[in-house]
Amino acid sequence: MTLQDGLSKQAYAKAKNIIPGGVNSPVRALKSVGRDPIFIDRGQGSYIWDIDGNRYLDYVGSWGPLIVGHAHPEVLEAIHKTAEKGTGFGAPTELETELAQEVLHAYPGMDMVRMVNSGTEATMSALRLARGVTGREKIVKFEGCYHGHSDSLLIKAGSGALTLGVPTSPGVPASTASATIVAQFNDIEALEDIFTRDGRNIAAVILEPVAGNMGVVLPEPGFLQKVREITKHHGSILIFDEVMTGFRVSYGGAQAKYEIEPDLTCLGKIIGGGLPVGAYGGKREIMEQISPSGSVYQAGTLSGNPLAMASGLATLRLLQRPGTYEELERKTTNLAQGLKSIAQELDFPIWVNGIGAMFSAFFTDQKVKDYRRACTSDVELFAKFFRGMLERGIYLAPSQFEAVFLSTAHSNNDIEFTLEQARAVLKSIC
Ligand code: KE4
Repeated sequence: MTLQDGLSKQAYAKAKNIIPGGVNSPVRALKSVGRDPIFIDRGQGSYIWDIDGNRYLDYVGSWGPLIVGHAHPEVLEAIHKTAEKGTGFGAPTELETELAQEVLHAYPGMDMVRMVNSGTEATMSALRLARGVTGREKIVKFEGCYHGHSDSLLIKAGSGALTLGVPTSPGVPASTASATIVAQFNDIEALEDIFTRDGRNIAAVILEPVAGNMGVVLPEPGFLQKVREITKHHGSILIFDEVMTGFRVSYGGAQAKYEIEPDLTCLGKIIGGGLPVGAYGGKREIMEQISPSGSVYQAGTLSGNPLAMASGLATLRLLQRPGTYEELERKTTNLAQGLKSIAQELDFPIWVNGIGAMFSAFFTDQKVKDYRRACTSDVELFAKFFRGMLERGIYLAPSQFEAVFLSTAHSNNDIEFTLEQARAVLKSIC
């Protein structure tokens, strides 16, 4: 079964001439799954159509924001009504206060929140704030966690156990990298050692409380609690990057699920309902240090853009409907466990991690509880699985190390159809 993708191929050839790699974000090039990208024409509910007219069940959802499905009428109406009054003013609007109120209501650990335009901006700003209020320079991140592309966070673990950060990209100064310490997710002893050695110099620890960028990896029991205790003991700021998990693992994010209160929280994706938004927030005494109330500078031309605020507000209001998350969890579990059963029945090694409305299926026989175990996955097998599913009308995240995202638009029939195609694809591979 080969995909008719002639128009996508033409579009890709044209784009590659004038856009680096033909895409505006690298993962969209589908390099890790060994095929050219398809160009999308439109989306509706749980479906997207490419420019050749092929329809796909979409489990990417613009990488998480579209948790109520594509082109939801109430979201579109909110955007249209707002746009008729203009698209932005570079001056405060009440929509920004309204969305801030909704966010603070959902995240009681926050007293204040600042809107920005991406998850990268949110985490970059939160780090600058943490460094500004503590007067310290070092930060700790965890291997496999992704927090956007600011220099301090494009850092991986160096060789050996030294945990000294090394850049993951050319252009990141070694001096910047040297201020980032890389720990292992779920390894609390290693974090304790880092703080014993360097605690007084560490401004912040930043982590995805549920990792989604090494595939979905859950915190082991007690891990987040211990991270909270260690950072409090050493006067370091604990930053939860909930850009992906916020409003996805539950309405109150992972911090509600695990009942841990960070000092700062970063959000994005869902709070923009598909339009560009990021946010960071926390305790008043910290957030008031941000300009213009404080001296830590951060700014943005389109921060709090009315269209994005309206789109986010409409999305959050839809998510507040009773039973929404129970339904999302049920469908996510059905799909995740269904995939696991089929793979086991067909003798494929598989490990599934899931929570709320997101999960990952790793083609490995290891229990995936950190980045190094995630890396034991058979990425070639995943690439074959991705291509087979695409040809059968299922659009998965194009990487073993991403998550499957469910939306309220995905029906039970969609889940059944997906499992039928997964069985056929795995049978064709084995
Ligand atoms: P953006 O700057 O891409 O809006 O957000 C960066 C970011 C920060 N924190 C977390 C936990 C994130 O997952 C992200 C971005 N997520 C990826 C998908 N895993 C975005 C997809 C892409 O890079 O195109």
